[in-house]
Amino acid sequence: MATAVRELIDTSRDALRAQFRRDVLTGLSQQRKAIPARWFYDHRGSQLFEEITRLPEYYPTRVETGILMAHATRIGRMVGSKHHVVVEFGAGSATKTPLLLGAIWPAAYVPIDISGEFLSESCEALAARYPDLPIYPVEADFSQPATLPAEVGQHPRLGFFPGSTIGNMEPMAAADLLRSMRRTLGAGSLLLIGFDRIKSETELVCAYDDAQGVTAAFNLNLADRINRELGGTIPRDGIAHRAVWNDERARIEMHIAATRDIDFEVCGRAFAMAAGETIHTENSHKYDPRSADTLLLAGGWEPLQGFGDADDKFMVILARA
Ligand code: AVJ
Repeated sequence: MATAVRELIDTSRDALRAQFRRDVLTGLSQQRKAIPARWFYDHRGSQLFEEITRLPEYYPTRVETGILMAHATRIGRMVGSKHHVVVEFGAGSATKTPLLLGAIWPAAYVPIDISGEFLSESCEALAARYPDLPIYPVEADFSQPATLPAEVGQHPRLGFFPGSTIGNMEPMAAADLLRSMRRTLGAGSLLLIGFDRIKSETELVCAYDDAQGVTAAFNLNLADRINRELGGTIPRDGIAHRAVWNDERARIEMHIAATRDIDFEVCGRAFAMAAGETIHTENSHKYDPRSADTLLLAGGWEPLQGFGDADDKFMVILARA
């Protein structure tokens, strides 16, 4: 990897650690304890998430992959023959990326992810598959506007935000994020974005509380991470995974619940949870075509075309800034 890119990664790492500490201490001091979902994704968390995507109960990855395969040609035609720089937000293992790269003629690929280590692994796999494609990985929190590496030049930009990651944000924050992406990519850019759809409560809850307990391990890894990185003493035998459907807000919520009264420390500060009290760790908002279009418009993106599956489980929307 180029030296400039390496340095960028190293400086942002300290900033990320400080931000993690701040978010955890603030989140645990609130009346209703809550920690932002982006802190799930250390190396272990990213691995566990990859395992989730292969679970029988977790349909979004499979269904979205099917949609991208089924509509690749149409997506390619709508993007057109100009060489775009593909900017992927929260790239993770970038398993869906080849489906998009194969459908268009990319000029370069810029994956942005919070886990630099994981990013390097997935970039190596992509580089082996596309030896001629320039790849410029950026380790950053994609919720902040980013400066694209100078090397990408003036090619038109195509943002790629699959997986329904937008669902992690509350509507107002989601609109802010879309506006920030518009700023990063520029007016006239395209965005291909995935939304998970509202469906039966049983199916939704099962997708976030699987029989093998992988989602539980993913959620509870956040407590392990706090214990590991922030000198925490959260007792592993006093907490449990919870997934609940909040119908009013059309979202799945994940919580870490205290199964008994517990006391613990983080960074030398004392915290207590009563039995049944929870730390809210994630929201996963679900949409229908109208609410997804409305959100995109609020974020400065004009929906051009939606792509779906036969069972209305998931949708991918192409929009223009
Ligand atoms: C990566 C945010 C889309 O909300 O479905 C999976 C994360 N959490 N299982 C989702 C997740 C629990 C996932 N996103």
